[in-house]
Amino acid sequence: EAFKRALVTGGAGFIGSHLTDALVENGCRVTILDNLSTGHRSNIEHLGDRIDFVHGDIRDAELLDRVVEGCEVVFHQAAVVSVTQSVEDPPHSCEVNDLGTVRVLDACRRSGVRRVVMASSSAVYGDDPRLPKAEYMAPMPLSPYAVQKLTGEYYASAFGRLYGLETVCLRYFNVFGPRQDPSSPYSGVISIFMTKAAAGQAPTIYGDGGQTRDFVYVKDVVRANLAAAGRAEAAGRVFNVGRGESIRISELWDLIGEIAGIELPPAFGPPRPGDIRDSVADIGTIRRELAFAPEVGLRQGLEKTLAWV
Ligand code: UD2
Repeated sequence: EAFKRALVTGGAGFIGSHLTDALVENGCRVTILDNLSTGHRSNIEHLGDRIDFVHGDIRDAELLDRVVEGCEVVFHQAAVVSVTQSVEDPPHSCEVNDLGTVRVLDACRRSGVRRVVMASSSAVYGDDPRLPKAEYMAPMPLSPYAVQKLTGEYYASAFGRLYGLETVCLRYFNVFGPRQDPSSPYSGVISIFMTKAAAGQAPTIYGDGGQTRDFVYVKDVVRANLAAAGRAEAAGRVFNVGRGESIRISELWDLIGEIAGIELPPAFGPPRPGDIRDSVADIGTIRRELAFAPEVGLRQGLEKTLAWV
């Protein structure tokens, strides 16, 4: 089921740009709205004039009215994505992640967009020790970022009931792949470890390295978005998007070293404040309801990512 026209907020970012690639490939005309706060033009340069790029902000209501016009579906990926940044400046992340999301939803319901697919996060589960994390578990948001993502889910649900706008929220676990920016200290651990490995340098592991994460390859996350947009059963629902398997951070470095052909012991530093210990997704719901299963294994995804670095 190809869409004719879609809006991708945050489309110049890591996940948004891969999603845009897939939509364009399927013959969809895509408008990207991105303020380039963490996105990069280089992520979408290859698409040339096959997309409409609008440099702007999701807090700009008038601009939103313009870019949602004629769209059947909106993929809302724009956000302040750093948990740490949300801890350092809660009001700013609140404006972007909450007010921005409400403005996106509001523009959609007024213009008659059929469906909005929203990026949520495994952060909503907090440090609940029960594993794997399943959608029925009570959320336990521990950071402003997590509160904002959960609030976004509640707004999505309310807009569905109040205005009949179809919404789907996807709780991303640890997404990795090409175009993930390694340059900030809060970048995804795989992008940091890859860059280190490529430079023949040792990374720093925060804590004892025994913490675990569920890493899912970006192309699988794109496929989850397309299923969420296309399948009738998805409307009004929340789904985990992960691989359903986890790895310890210390083992992750060993695996990256093996793939990169280097053997370097990592440095260890103090644990990162607020870090959760273990995270792994129960992907039974998305498997059953949307017939979605991840296709890219961790090693395979790491190889593809290393080729890009
Ligand atoms: C992820 C998401 C975040 C939020 C959160 C919810 C990413 C990039 N971030 O944060 O947006 O959804 O999940 O819980 O996906 N580490 C090191 N050395 C480094 C960098 C990281 O040891 O140089 C460790 C870090 O302490 C953590 C693990 O690696 O234990 C993963 O860190 P991360 O920043 O990639 O992702 P996470 O799970 O904190």
